[in-house]
Amino acid sequence: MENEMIEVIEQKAILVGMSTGSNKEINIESSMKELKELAQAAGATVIHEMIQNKQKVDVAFYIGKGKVEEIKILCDEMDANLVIFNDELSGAQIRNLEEAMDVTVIDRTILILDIFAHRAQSKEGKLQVELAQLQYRLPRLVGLGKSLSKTGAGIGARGPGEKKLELDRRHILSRIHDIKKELEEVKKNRQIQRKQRQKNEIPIVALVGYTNAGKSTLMNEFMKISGTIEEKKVYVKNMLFATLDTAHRKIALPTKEEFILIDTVGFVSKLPHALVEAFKATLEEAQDADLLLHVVDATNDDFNMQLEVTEKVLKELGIKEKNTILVFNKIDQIDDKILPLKEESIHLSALEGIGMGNLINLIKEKLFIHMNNVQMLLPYDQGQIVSYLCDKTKVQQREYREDGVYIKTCLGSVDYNKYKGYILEE
Ligand SMILES: Nc1nc2c(ncn2[C@@H]2O[C@H](COP(=O)(O)OP(=O)(O)OP(=O)(O)O)[C@@H](O)[C@H]2O)c(=O)[nH]1
Ligand SMILES: [Mg+2]
Repeated sequence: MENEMIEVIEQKAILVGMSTGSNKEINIESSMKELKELAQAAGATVIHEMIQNKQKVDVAFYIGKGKVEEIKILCDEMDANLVIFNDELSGAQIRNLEEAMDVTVIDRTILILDIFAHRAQSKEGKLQVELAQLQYRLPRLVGLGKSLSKTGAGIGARGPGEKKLELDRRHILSRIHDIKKELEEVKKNRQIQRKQRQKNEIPIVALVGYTNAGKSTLMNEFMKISGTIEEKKVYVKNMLFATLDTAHRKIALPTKEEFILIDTVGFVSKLPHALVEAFKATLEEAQDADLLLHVVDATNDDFNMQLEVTEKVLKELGIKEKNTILVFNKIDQIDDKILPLKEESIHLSALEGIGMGNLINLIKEKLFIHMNNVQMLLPYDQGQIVSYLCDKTKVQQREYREDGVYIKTCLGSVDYNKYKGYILEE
């Protein structure tokens, strides 16, 4: 009952952050600003924020006892019914805080998982989020109170008994097992589609980057250039995690070259580990990509941090050193002279369509321009590659030799990497 009630009544939230001085990587103020945006994306109204400076976190309450008292009074005064912590809490901390303050307590991870749970559209997306939620819940069963446990520990109520806990645990484990099996099936289907795309020999370009950077807007701009019908447009919103499911569209450039463009879910700092795991599958598609467009919101004061977070997550996902173009977006809002000048970077506005020509030229250079003069020897059982090369590249010489077909041609960088194994040393 309690859970249902919480959904209906307005969520007035107080945000709590902790600065331990040890985490220099992320500035606490910007991290709190982001937490506020996350809370809003989840539908809560933020009425107050506070930061505690403390050397060490408290094992029982995360923050100091005095702060707990302070927040309790604030909640009463301001009529707040939700307290959101900027870091992951243990099950015991959540229980202790809820008991002491008599409001629902959640952490950044629960908040992010909640947004994903509400927005996921595809069957796979939904399954992945549920899996991440269960994996988060399992080690915290003892502690979880109002926010997550099915029983909902009321004021003064004790936690669920041992037997109930064991039942919950078993239930969760068996659900995790079922979801993993279902995801395996989905994965098989996706692999068939991936193979199909690879067979098509159309290069794949994936949009990656921090949430709200403008990936989906850029996808739509490419479709506009490509003359794709309006209905194919993807969802764009000034909100964190607008895109949760990947989308594929075929793009044809004015000069006729074609590629598949993939829009992906955005990243955020302190992305819950369970979610990184869950989205490995979705982002597998980016692994196939011949080229990544890493989109950065150049108007954001923290774009350097966002850029680093994205690179770190890509690394965790096993998307290794890929051919990447760094796209500094939203330059209609800033003076782009302040941006770092990097070799493989483009400044543009996806919304206004400014700078698209430069991006297209760089994509063409990376994907289509034939740059490498090569001599190749293809075994006779690789006839399909021979026909591909004859069709799509400028073959200068072809000989049928004893040990295979000798071909002298020019290869673009994608083909060059793909067929490296058949290239003869000079
Ligand atoms: N001013 C300006 N706003 C832009 C530009 N590109 C995107 N936006 C805005 O930025 C917001 C986020 O855009 P999206 O395309 O949804 O961003 P995204 O990277 O797909 O975000 P997620 O799907 O949440 O990861 C929207 O309000 C866009 O209108 C741009 O070039 N200039
Ligand atoms: Mg998007």
